This record gives sequence, structure tokens and C-alpha cells, in this order.
Amino acid sequence: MSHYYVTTPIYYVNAAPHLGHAYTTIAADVIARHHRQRGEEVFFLTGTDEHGEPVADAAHALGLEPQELADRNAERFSALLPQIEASNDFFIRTTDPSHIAKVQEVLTRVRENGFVYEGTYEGWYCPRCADFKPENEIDPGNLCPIHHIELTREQEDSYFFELSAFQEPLERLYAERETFIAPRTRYNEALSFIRSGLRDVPLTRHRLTWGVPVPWDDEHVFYVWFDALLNYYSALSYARPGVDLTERFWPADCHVIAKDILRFHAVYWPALLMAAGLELPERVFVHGYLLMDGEKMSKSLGNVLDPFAVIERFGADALRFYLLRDVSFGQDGSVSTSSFEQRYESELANELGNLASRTLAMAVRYRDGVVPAVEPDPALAADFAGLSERVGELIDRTELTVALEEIWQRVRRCNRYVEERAPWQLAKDESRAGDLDRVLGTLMEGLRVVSVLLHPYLPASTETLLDALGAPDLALTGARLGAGTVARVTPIEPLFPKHAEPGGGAGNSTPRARGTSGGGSTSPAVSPESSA
Ligand code: ME8
Repeated sequence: MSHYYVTTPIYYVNAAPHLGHAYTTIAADVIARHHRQRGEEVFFLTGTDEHGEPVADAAHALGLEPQELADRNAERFSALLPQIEASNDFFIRTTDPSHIAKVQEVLTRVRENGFVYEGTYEGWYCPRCADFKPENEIDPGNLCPIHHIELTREQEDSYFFELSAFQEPLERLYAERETFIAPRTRYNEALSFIRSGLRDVPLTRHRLTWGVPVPWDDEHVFYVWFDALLNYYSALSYARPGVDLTERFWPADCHVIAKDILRFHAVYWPALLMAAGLELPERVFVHGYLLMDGEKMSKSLGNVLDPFAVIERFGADALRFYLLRDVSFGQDGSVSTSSFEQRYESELANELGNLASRTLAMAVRYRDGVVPAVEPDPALAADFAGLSERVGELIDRTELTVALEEIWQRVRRCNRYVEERAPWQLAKDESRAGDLDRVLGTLMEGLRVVSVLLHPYLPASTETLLDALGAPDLALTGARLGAGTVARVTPIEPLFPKHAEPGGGAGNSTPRARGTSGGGSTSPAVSPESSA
């Protein structure tokens, strides 16, 4: 059986989760679910990054110990997962003792391999990024380009990681593996950073105590980024008690991240793995930012959106669909309440929801829910030919929005097919009973195939739909018109009720297919988040 290993970044616990975190996790979940549909054994990892200065500072500002803040917010990140229907196989916390032990083991090996030396670091430092800033990336007024706060001049005794030793190996890696980083713009960006000349970087912090202790010098802790990156590797060693999954799943197939942490994943990470003598991941996919008012949402800026409120009103499927449909995956895109409502109404309710309810209703009305097996109508079969393969190829290239568009074209095609064939006319004419069977059978097959293919995006509603069709099998091999056996169909309530406007009472208009219980909230779909 083949294996597939996909990860999200591990999120900082200096504040609560927001829509940006949900976005990456949803995208990785789509990939994980798709690979399970291929029959592969999948490991999908997410979790929290709990050490380092940003977390220590945020905790102290609240009068808490770092561990207390980490516990509190790790809980909120992990609570988000079932709500967005994330099917992760493990939730790693970098304060897990097994993670700490693995970080110490790997970084000791890096030192034994000759890539660590002692020195003093001096540079401009942003405590929110937990990162020294190269001179050419500093905004006027000595400001951090991301957080717009003043940088501090820091000097510190450190152990250094000899990143410069990997200048050539990294250039070679980029020459040999052009899809190591995708999309291409990010590959180019990372490569030009490498070509500009790599300088050694601090591996440890002297003044900090909130971190993984350095085994060979107890006055130091590891710089949080090395601790954090190693989560992708360490998790496999202890996620399943008594079983080490490393052999089975390492190297990772896909790390999904946003462009803010490109350099760490495209430069430091492969260099660190080479230094440790470990295999490199297959691919890093770098998506863009969700924007609100043109600015990246971030915990530090405070202008965050609340995914919990969106889900409460519209269900997790609607949020998942909206984010992957409205924002072209890989690029930046603005999100807003109005564009969410527009997509919900015009596409989920009017296109998929309507296709589902009329198809099921006609099968029940005209055939008591049992339609004889038919050869699918060639008119529709032609439009479905090769679809599943095409979707698979796109997902292999992490083109999640394009793949969704391919499937959605078939949802629209099925609706046009209903109009073209007008089953209600056929039903009036006994002599056309065979034609009606063919139309209804073809439609049910069309609905079944789009449901299987949409499953990674809309897990709850497609399961409802496939159950209603009496064909619950999710395997991709069945995502072909005519491959399935729709047995007896049962009608369902609208999947995406139209009256779920923000501010209105939920009442009986609460969406049916949702990954979470609850409802009746009157909070706006997209609302400012309260602070941690
Ligand atoms: O950087 N749009 O954690 P973090 C899209 N702990 N994605 C967004 C986003 C936005 N507006 N805001 C956040 C860290 N994200 C480190 C990572 S990994 C070894 C360590 C998502 O909490 C996106 O995936 O700041 C981004 O890369 C990540 O959250 C940053 O999360």
C-alpha cells in the first residue's frame, strides 16, 4: 500500500486560532482526504508551536507562565479541528516530552556531523517574528516589515548552524527538483535568496529559557525555529504509542504553508535535514494570504476573522468551500462576509443544493426512489470523461481551486442536463418511460460522481448525499459515470438552506450538513475575533 504524509505548519500559541490557520488546515485536509480516497495510507499532521520568545512574551503580558498559555491556546487550536472537519491523524505539541527528546537527538547529531560552532550574533531582531532581520528587509524607521514594530539591536552568544555549508547542496537540490517548492514564484523567490549567499544562523538562544534545552550546554535553549521544523519528523516517532511510523511515512510528501514562512521551509529545513543525514520532503506548497482590507490578517495586528462564528451559522462545509473556491489557492485573496454569502447562495444553495434536491425528489416522485440501472446518457458521459484523472492530477500539483472548478463545471452541467431533458415532460408521457429512466439514472450517477469528487471539500454534505443515494462508497475508482450502483434513493432536507443570513435567527434554517453541533447564534458570519 502506498503512503502519503501531509502537514500544516504548527501554529504559535501566543494567541487564539483565526481564519488563516483554519485555511491552511482545511487545505491540507482536502489533500489528506483525497489521498485516502485513492486507497493510500495517509498520515495528516497538525499541531502547535509552543516555545520561543513570542509565546513567552505573550504569557508574561497576561501574567501567566508560558506553559499555562500554551495549554490554554493549544486546547483552542485542537478544538478548532473537529469544527472545521479536519481529519488529522495526530496533533503535535512541541512541549511533548517525546518531541523534545527527538529534537535533542537530531540536533546533537547535526553537531556531531560538524555543522555547529560557537560564536556571537549581532543583528536587528523582531521579537514577534522571533527572527533576526537581514538589512535589506528592514522597513524605514527600523521597523519589522510584518509587524510594523521597532526592531531591537541584539547581541548574543550562540551556537551557530553552518547554513553556509549548504549553499551548493541547496542550489543542486533546486536544479534537480524543480517542484520541491511550488508554486513557481515561490521556488524562484527561495532560489534567489539562496543565490544571494547563505550566512550561518544562530541555532541556540542564551537569554531565553522557554525552549528545548541544549543537551551539551544547559545555559542555552534551541532557537524555536529548529525545534519547530523538527515537529514534522519527531511526530512520526511517537504519534502511535509503541509504533514508530518514521520508516513508513518519512520523508513527508507535502508540507502546506503560507509565504510568511517560506524561507524556513525552503532553505533552513532542507539544510537541517541534510546536516542530520535525513531524507528531504517531496514538496512544499506555499499558499497566499487571506486578506481583509488588503492587509494580512494576523494575531499581532488584531484584525482577525473568527472561523467559529462562520461555522456556527453556515456549517464547516460552507466555510471550506468558500475559502478554496473564492481565493485561488496559491495566491492572496480577499475574504469578506458579502462574497461568502454570495458563494453560499449562488453556488452551494442554488447549484449543488438544487441539483441534489431535484434529482432525489424526481427519483422519488416518478420512480418511488428506485430507478433501473441504465447505461448513462452519452450526452452527459462525454462531459464526465477523464474527470477523475484530471482532478487527481490537479491535486497532485496542489491546484486545489482549479480542481474544485473542474468538478463544479460538472455540477453546472448536470443542472443544464435537467433543463435540456425536462424529466417532468417525459413523466407525462407513458411511452417515454424508458427515456425517463435513462435521464433519472444518468442524473443520479452524475450526482454520485460529483459527490465523490467533492468529498474532500465538502465532507459532511457529500456523505449525506451519498447516503441518500444509497451509494456511500468514497473510493476514487468509483468516480466514473456508470461505475456506481445507486440503489434506492431517499429524499433529504435542503443541504444548504437559503435563509442562513448573518444576524437572522437560525431556527429551522440551520444548515443540515455541518461538522459541528450547535446553532441558533446570531453572530455575524465573519466577525472580529476577541483576544486570547
Ligand atoms: O509561523 N492567510 O506560526 P503562525 C493565510 N509557528 N494563512 C495564514 C494567515 C493568513 N492571513 N495567517 C496565518 C508560525 N496563516 C510558526 C510555524 S512551522 C514549523 C512553524 C497560516 O501561528 C499560514 O499557514 O504564525 C501561515 O504559514 C501560518 O498560519 C503561520 O502560523
